[in-house]
Amino acid sequence: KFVPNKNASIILAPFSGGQPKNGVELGPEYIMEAGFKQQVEELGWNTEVVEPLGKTNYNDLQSDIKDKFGVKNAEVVSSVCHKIHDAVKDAAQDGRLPVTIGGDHSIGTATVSGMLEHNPNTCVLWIDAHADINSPATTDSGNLHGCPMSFVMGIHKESYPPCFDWVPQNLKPSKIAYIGLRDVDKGEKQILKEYDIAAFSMYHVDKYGIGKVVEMALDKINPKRDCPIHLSYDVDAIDPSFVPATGTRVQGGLTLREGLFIAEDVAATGLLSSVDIVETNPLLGEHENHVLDTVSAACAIGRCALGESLL
Ligand code: 4U7
Ligand code: MN
Ligand code: MN
Ligand code: MN
Repeated sequence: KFVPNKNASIILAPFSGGQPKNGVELGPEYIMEAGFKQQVEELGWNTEVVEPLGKTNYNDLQSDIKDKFGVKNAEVVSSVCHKIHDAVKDAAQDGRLPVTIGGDHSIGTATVSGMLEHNPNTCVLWIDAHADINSPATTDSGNLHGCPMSFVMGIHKESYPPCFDWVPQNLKPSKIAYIGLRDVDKGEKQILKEYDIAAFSMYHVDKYGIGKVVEMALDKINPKRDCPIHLSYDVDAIDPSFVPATGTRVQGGLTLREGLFIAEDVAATGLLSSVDIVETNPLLGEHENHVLDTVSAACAIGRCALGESLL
């Protein structure tokens, strides 16, 4: 029942230009070094590794200066995203399940839009402490890892730098659910309300339990359980006591088990069509253990999404 065709493409996205902290571009290297490819193969998947950014370093060009649209590094984020978008779409068209390893979450612009071009029925489960739905018009930080959801929906499109014109803006609000939220900006809250987006915060996790929350989230975006699911997993959804090596830590997050359960339960639907694992920053651990914990949580998220716990 799980995935009829067990072929996966592990797409490496070593990119940090959507936010100001060095090191998140090293996420893919650490995760691969920890044996992620072999772990996935042991679950019965054929894997290929794709490096859409090649050997080019897109991470030196970073500036911390906002452009006239109020965002940083728009050109490089856009061109990196376009390459990743094409790689994700190509993998999916080829019958392979894209597993994109970041890198910062600005690449959500690429993965979501790529999967939506492949299958417009795709729904998005966004696991994160943050809603990542600022637009250039609402963002205070100007960091584009806080904006991917607005780009793929076309929210405040008149505020976008023209370099993002290639991004299809066809994700419908009824096709998005969040789990893990606990740090949402004012402007983002307005957007969530205005578009009536299913948003399950830590309050809901505590009130209903994670099992019920995943069920409620899928009932909203996939009521008949017949649409492919794109799982975009920001490791900062999990509490920093378990996942410390990430750029925007927020206390009061998911336990490691709750975090893995989400991936397991998505796997159990048999509808997973793609997954992102983003925001692992190996340079932000204060001890070696911080890095090990974070990298092994990232690997475990991927394995659970790919069926590890379905005995
Ligand atoms: B991440 C923030 F202001 N909302 O826009 C912003 F709080 O991909 C954070 O979820 C964005 O890690 C976090 O800069 C982006 C901030
Ligand atoms: Mn294209
Ligand atoms: Mn986040
Ligand atoms: Mn995020």
